Amino acid sequence: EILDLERISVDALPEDCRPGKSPLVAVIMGSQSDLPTMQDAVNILKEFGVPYEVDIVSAHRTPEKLMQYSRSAASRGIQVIIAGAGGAAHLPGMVAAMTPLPVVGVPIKTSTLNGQDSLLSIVQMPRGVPVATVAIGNATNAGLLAVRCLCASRPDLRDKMEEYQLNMKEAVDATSEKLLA
Ligand code: RP5
Repeated sequence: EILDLERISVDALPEDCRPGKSPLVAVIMGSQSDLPTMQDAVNILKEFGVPYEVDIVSAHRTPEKLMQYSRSAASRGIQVIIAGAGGAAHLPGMVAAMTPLPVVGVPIKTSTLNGQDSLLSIVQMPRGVPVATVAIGNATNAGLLAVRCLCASRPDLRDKMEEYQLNMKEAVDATSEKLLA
């Protein structure tokens, strides 16, 4: 059976992942099976109040959609693209080849090779076509990196990022204090 991912993609997503209004960040992934990992990026964007859209775009199963999506993203107002894929993870690199926008790649952990296949597929880009690759499965950092890209022109987000960092520090301090008590 041939999967019609273009048709099912948006309907298949949880309600809070449906495309929003005037999204600034696109979170895309090769398969719906990547969503549990990519949800962490969505959660960060929600936390920072950054409008986002989520979609399934597969380099191999929906190549025409990949081309159309990548080529139109900048003109639709998207500023950063987060792309997650597993195995022969060609999505982030192919997107980067067809957009001037920054692309953050998330290597999805696989059952056969623990995501090392995804990592190497995404990180080893040729000179001239960058993908900012995060650690295997670390979609949280992809979300944070996207917010940091936006920080360059958004002082409000920069303030929130500093608050986020301070909160992390305080959480670590509190844990140390408990250990030492
Ligand atoms: C990749 O193949 C996807 O990004 C996913 O990580 C992997 C497996 O996809 P499914 O077979 O679960 O749809 O394209």
